[in-house]
Amino acid sequence: MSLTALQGDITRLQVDAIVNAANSSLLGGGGVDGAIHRAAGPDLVHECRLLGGCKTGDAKLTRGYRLPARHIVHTVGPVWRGGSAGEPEALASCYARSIEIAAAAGVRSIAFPSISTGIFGYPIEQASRVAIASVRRAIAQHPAIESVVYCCFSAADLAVYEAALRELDPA
Ligand code: AR6
Repeated sequence: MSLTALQGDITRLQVDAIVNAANSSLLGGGGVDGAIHRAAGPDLVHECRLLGGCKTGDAKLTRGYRLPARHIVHTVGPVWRGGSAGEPEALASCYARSIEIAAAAGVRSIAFPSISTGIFGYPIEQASRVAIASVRRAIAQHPAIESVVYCCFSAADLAVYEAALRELDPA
């Protein structure tokens, strides 16, 4: 199993599934959500309308439409409220549920954005640690997932993830 970080635009990645940092309506928004909807095309929102929204910490699957990725896992991260309102547990649940749903769809390679660390305000150092710990736990339960990539939008975000990977996943 490989667990790596790279800098890039998640909509361009050739993986089986990409994860979207959505909101509970699943009907699109700004940030990576807006980029994914633009790149996937208008059929995506039509499928999303049928899903009935998504709770914080949960995830739902759609097709990838015009993306190179065959599937999109839409998950809803927590809004940062200082860290003692269940944010770490909700964020961990986003990663775990996304892996679970992807594995059930036969996904072997998956890319995550840095969920909640943009508009939702989660401090990235803390979020990266939750992201790595939760994915490690989840893939132990789903060995068919061969590759997990953290797709960071900026060089600064990539540096944070690389440091956290060195610390938490030295293998
Ligand atoms: N590829 C990879 N990462 C990206 C891209 C991209 N194309 N674009 C942005 N990012 P955010 P959130 C990074 O704000 O904090 C939306 O309106 C970005 O730099 O997209 O979970 C939703 O509808 C940051 O590191 O998501 C929700 O309402 C990371 O993606 C709300 O924002 C996440 O930032 C969700 O907020």
